[in-house]
Amino acid sequence: MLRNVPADWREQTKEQRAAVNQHYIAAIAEHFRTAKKKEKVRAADLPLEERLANYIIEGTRDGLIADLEKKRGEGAAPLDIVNGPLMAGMAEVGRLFNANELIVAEVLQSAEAMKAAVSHLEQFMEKADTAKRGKVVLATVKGDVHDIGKNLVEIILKNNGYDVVNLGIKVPPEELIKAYQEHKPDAIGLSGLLVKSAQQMVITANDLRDAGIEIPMLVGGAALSAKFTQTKIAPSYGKAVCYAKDAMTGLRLMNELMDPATRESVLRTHTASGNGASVSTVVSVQEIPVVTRSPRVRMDLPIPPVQSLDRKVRLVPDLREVWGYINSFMLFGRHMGFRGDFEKRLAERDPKAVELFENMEEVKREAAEFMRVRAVWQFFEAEAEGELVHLFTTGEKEPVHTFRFARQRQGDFLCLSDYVLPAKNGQRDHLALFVVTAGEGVRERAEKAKNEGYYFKSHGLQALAIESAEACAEWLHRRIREDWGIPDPPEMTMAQRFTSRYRGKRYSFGYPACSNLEDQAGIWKLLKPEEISVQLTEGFMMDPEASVSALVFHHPDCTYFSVGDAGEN
Ligand code: B1M
Repeated sequence: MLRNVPADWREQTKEQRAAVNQHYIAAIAEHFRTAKKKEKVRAADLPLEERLANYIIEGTRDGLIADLEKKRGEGAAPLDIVNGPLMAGMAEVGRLFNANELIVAEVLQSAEAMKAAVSHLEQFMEKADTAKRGKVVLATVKGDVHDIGKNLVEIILKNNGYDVVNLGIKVPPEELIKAYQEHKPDAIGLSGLLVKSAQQMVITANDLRDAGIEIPMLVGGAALSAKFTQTKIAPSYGKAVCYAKDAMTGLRLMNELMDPATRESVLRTHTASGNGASVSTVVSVQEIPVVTRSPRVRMDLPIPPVQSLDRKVRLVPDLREVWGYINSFMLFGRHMGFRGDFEKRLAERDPKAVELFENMEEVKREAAEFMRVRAVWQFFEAEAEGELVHLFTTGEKEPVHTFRFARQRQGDFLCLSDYVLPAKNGQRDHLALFVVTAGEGVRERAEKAKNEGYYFKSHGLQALAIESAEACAEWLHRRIREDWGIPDPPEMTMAQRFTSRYRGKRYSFGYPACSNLEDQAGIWKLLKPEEISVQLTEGFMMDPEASVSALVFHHPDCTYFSVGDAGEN
């Protein structure tokens, strides 16, 4: 115990209590830093303080409440237990995650233990006792439905002592300004999935600046980068804007911003000089050779016939069948954080892989009760004209819709229109369009689980839904190939399918070969995906989040390429 500090917490000043907490945190952190890696600490052998931290690090609740009571029995104040050993546990979780020793799934289990401990202690706390490390208003920007990344940030910040006001998805600047005035946060966190959302962040930042807001902003998202943040968002805001590549970086930045010793330097590093940048809509025009068709794409191929040009709307009856198309690298690796070859490690009965697999099976059992995977698709007759692809309903002369694709300005001069074969003997080629979704009801259920402190389930459900949508796209694409009379060879493995070793390819608007997201409107006009409950937002994203749209080409020369105008982020 620190010298000159009364033993009974009730007699300590606020500063003394903070010093005691710091003392515990440092001691516990030191213990775990020097403890041998991988060696499971025998919890029962640890002193009570370290045992409490250990529940959080191990993400377990077995014995937690009894030990919390023991600690209270020693006279410890509930808030000091939270800010002392429990927070020390969370700090160690952060350290282990950054050192690649814990995965996302484990961090979520730690957060669950933290939430359970805090929920138990709250009943013994005075209202005024709930002092937090800081307050963050968090939102996904206007037009964007991306929820999973933002929610992960909320879980991590909340369970590390921050008060988080999560405004949800598709949040316009006005709502953020209102929330700022109401909640008086220490920082604003913005999230978004697409390039368009990164541009929306520039606009939002400018509106916040005009409203006189000056608190630091944190931004994150798959299509965002530190460079875009620094060169576009920060100048637009005029104050500090920090790029957080993941939730743990978000936490580190918040900690640094709330610590008087580091705050000024973080603010300085993340504030751009200059008066603000507007989102440029000016595209520099280069001299380009006139190429209307790539020499790399064959034209003299037979047109495969299509059985039916009817629009099809289906509820996929067998969830397990679709789940068979889930890419475990994405589900277990990218979303749940498993490092290495998950399937190989599972086959070897690696305990971490087995535990994660079983926990996800539990999530799947629950999802099977409500998840609806739905698809709408249709073949259209197609004719190319330069960079245009005209789509027709059976035998009609006038196209029902025309897509304009961009052409590469160098190299192979590829353009998606090149993959449509010229009509032969009055017979047109075809293009298939689809939209699939697995997102119905997911947001509400994930939100409920999150609010109840079941973080693994909450994140797992969202991850399962988005990867189910991707799996359904893979499943439907295979079926479309079969309907086209170009089925996969029987020996084709799922791994080969995931690396698209089949004939033809599917392209989604927003990806580098057809990056113009506004073209989604054409799909909506033709397929009416509202019938499977998928809406297009003003940012041309699909709501619900777990949805995928695509154009399917059969041409054997199809390859993934970039036209190089995706907007540099
Ligand atoms: Co797609 N997708 N996707 N996608 N997807 C990207 C983003 C893309 C870059 C792929 C590419 O081109 N190579 C591309 C965008 C390009 C562009 O904008 N032009 C793209 C596209 C185009 C699309 C669609 C439009 C394609 C289509 O169907 N037409 C479509 C849109 C969906 C919709 O409209 N609803 C689509 C769909 C999907 C899936 C549903 C299949 C799936 C899930 C998407 C999702 O996450 N909601 C998916 C995936 C998985 C991806 C990639 C592969 C990975 C995204 C990811 O990691 N998500 C992505 C390519 C890539 O990044 N390599 C891609 C998980 C999530 C937890 O991470 O959002 O980054 P993230 O959140 C992190 C950090 O960013 C940070 O912390 C979070 C947690 O660690 N963070 C913050 C975020 N916000 C923060 C706020 C803070 C702090 C930190 O404040 C405090």
